[in-house]
Amino acid sequence: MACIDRAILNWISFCKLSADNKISRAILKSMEEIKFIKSIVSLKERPKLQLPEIILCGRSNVGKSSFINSLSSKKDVAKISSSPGKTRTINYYMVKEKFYIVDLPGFGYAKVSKTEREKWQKQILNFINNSSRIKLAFHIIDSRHKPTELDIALNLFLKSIDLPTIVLLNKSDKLKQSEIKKSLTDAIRVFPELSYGDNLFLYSAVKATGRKEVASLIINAFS
Ligand SMILES: Nc1nc2c(ncn2[C@@H]2O[C@H](COP(=O)(O)OP(=O)(O)OP(=O)(O)O)[C@@H](O)[C@H]2O)c(=O)[nH]1
Ligand SMILES: [Mg+2]
Repeated sequence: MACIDRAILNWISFCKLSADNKISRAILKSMEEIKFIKSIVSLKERPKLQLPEIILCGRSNVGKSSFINSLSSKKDVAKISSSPGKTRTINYYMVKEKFYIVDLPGFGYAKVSKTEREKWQKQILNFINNSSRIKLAFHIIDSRHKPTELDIALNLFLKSIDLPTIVLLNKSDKLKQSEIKKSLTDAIRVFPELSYGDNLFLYSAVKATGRKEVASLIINAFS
């Protein structure tokens, strides 16, 4: 069952074709203009300026906040955690007054009670479900591990609301060559709608692997 509609797949293909080095440099420069706008805890606190929103979601500690820093090439645009569970608010970042990237709290943070975990989870899903401004989701997964039950539940949820979704297998700098292949195969086995280079990318927030492709895709679609 494909959750990415045809239009999105078309512009992803277009972005891949047009991402020559010159364009990419300009695109990466645009991404450097990403800036923090505000942290919120409920929908009614969203920024007044209405722009399309790209959400970052996934398990706690997979590198959602680090992804923002890697796109901007500044180390400190987003606060990242040395221990998981750092992001507890919904954090808005804006690129060139064109769109927002929204960093969400992670699912499954182990160091809080089950009740609190479930409460957060419900709040995040409510936020995603009730915002028509959200146009694209990045589902970030730790490439060292097979997608978990939480990833499967998140994937099903995103499909159920027809939200175009791109999966990033992050922390790929920690993988050997043979493990990279396994990570991709595992992701595609669990989520058969994924196709490498279209709606699935290997990423490293540390080494900036995949940055050029993903930044091109975002800027071309939303600028
Ligand atoms: N080696 C490596 N470490 C990474 C990468 N991305 C993130 N990390 C590390 O993983 C840890 C968690 O990163 P965060 O960006 O805070 O993860 P998060 O998904 O925002 O976590 P929550 O806010 O808890 O949901 C930090 O110690 C990061 O430095 C990566 O690509 N490679
Ligand atoms: Mg975070």
